[in-house]
Amino acid sequence: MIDRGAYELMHLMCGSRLLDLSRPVVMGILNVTPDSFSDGGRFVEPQAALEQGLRMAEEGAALIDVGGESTRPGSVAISEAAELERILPVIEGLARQSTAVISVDTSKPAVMREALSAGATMINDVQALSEPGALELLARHSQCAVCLMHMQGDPRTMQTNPVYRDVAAEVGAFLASRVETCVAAGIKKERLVIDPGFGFGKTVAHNLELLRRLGDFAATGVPVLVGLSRKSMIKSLLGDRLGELTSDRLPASLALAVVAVMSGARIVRAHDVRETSDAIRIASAVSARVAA
Ligand code: 7PJ
Repeated sequence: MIDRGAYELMHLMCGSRLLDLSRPVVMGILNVTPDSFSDGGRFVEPQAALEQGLRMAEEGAALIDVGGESTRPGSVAISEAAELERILPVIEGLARQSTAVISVDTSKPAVMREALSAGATMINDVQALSEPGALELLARHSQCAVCLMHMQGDPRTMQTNPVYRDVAAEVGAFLASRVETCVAAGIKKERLVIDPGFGFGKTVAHNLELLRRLGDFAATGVPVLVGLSRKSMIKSLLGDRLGELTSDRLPASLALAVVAVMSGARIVRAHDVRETSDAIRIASAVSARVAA
């Protein structure tokens, strides 16, 4: 008999598909924005964004996270119409040409609704469905997956002076309460993913503490998603070693992905799909004690 070790069977309902999370998978980041901190401006043309998404799917991304509005610290909000104009052609193209789960990084219910009609089967909300109407909309939409992320404050001000008494306990309590609220509203637990929200109203020390305690989140039985790829904590930790190019942060991003997976993360949100996929396959082979 195969000893599956630390890895239990786990699935996520994404539309008519059940995504297998018994091994960790990569969610490729596709920013269709002029101002994202890492790749802003590179994929603002829908055709270029679509090609990048298809490339990520080919490189092994089980999910593609399409974002039309930057949530980086200090970013400003944009209109629904502008967000939809950026993302809809990309979602439609990906739905036609790939089998990856299409996720949409948005907090706006109107954008969620249009994205789901265009073929997305997951909503990634950094505000954990706190916008009025979001919870009800997704309860009515009976099958798509939902990622609930923790954030302290809002993107404009969140990095000013984040304060916690016990960051892991507080983030954990928030996510548990959002899961409960979703289930009470009619969103089944099989559709939910939780994310501590690295860098969203957190200092480097908070991020490191959350990573150290990630196993506590994984123990809830709801799959854990992490977004650590190329984030500024890497710059803070490595300082002068790095230049201004965020692509220089790849080795450190892989180290963080491996630590997260060894602590039970099931979905790793990343810019560099092929490299992240290789790194987490190795980590999961060690954890699961079976061949990758
Ligand atoms: C995250 C995200 C994250 C989830 C961004 C970036 C900044 N969604 N959207 N988790 N980060 N669920 O791409 O680094 O950490 S935007």
